[in-house]
Amino acid sequence: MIRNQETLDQLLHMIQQFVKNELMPREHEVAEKDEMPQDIIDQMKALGLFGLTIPEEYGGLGLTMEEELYIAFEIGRTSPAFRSIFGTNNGIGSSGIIIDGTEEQKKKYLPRYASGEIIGSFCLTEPESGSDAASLKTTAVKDGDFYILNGTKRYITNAPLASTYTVMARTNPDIKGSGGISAFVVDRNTSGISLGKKDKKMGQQGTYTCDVIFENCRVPASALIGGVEGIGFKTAMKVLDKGRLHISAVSVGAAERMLDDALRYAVERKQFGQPIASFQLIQAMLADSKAEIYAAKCMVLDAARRRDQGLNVSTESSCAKLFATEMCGRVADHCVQIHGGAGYISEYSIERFYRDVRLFRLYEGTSQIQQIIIAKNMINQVKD
Ligand code: COS
Repeated sequence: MIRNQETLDQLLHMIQQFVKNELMPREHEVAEKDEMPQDIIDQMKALGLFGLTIPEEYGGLGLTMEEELYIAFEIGRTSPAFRSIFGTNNGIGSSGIIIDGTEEQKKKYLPRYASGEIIGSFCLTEPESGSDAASLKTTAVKDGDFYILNGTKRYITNAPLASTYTVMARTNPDIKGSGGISAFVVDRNTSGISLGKKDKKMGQQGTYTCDVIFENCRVPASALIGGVEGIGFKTAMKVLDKGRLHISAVSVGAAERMLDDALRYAVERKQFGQPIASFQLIQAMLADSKAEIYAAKCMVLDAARRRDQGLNVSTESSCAKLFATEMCGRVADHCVQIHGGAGYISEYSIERFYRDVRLFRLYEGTSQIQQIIIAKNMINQVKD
């Protein structure tokens, strides 16, 4: 749903300019230094990028899902590291509170996420619990007005920068599956939290993941999201339904960028006495990529509109993530191929994008998990 086209167009124009004039020229620097420049973060704050999806009453822009995706298409056109810095505040780092939090939790945290004063992150994955999220082992044992958290969370995006963690932990050890899990919003400065060393990643340099370790970490009972035990897994799944649509849109933006670069290269690069773009085998890769991007774009927008109507989009969100991220991988591969040997050289941004976008098919649920969710929902519908 687009509430006001003119306002959205103004915002999109501003972001397009920011991406083109400020972010794209700094991509190489960020990747080389593996560091996000503070002046870029400050500009992001000034533009309101940390609060795109935070409701207006808590200081954000309160974008609808469809509006958010249009922004994600634009942001996707530059290195994913830039998006990642403000991505968790707009997605997995804040959504748990927005969707299921108490009024007190919303008032306490959302305005600070919206301004970028603090960064939120999402702690679901563990060393032994990835795709099988309901098997997580971190415990939260009630002790008077507190819960004592113990366990290790792994590959947590933005953890080294974060001031809060949305932590999924087992409050009822007798329930082995999803029903025993609760969600908490935990302040970084709580004693009993330590961080692992920053992970060395294949791509997306400039953003960080690491372990978050809870050792007898005592959090107040008021940290329990929604004040209700046992609904934390569902909270996490709802957060991911939304997050997966966002990643789908970022995949579309990244694919558009890679294809633009490959097209320009194909038009300029001459072999056999003519631009390689005049060869039909190159044209096939350009055309297939274009068609696939268009299909993914239509798909994610449709899913977003359904979500804005209040419909359950678990299936559509997984369909979009599966298709858009796999599409992005195929486009990345075609675009390296179009560049030939140059595509393997870091001077050309396609080499970096090829590595950066590989993560899209893994995080917030692998492609195989999306397939499982889609099929499961289909089968359940027949049973109902
Ligand atoms: N919204 C609301 N509730 C949901 C839901 C959703 N999208 N998906 C599942 N649920 C509910 C189910 O309805 C079920 O409720 P009941 O117990 O009341 O029937 C409960 O949650 C458990 O669901 P399910 O049986 O499907 O759980 P599984 O253990 O089989 O897990 C998958 C299913 C694979 C979908 C889940 O573990 C998953 O998403 N894994 C990937 C995790 C992931 O993306 N990690 C990435 C790291 S985070 S960046």
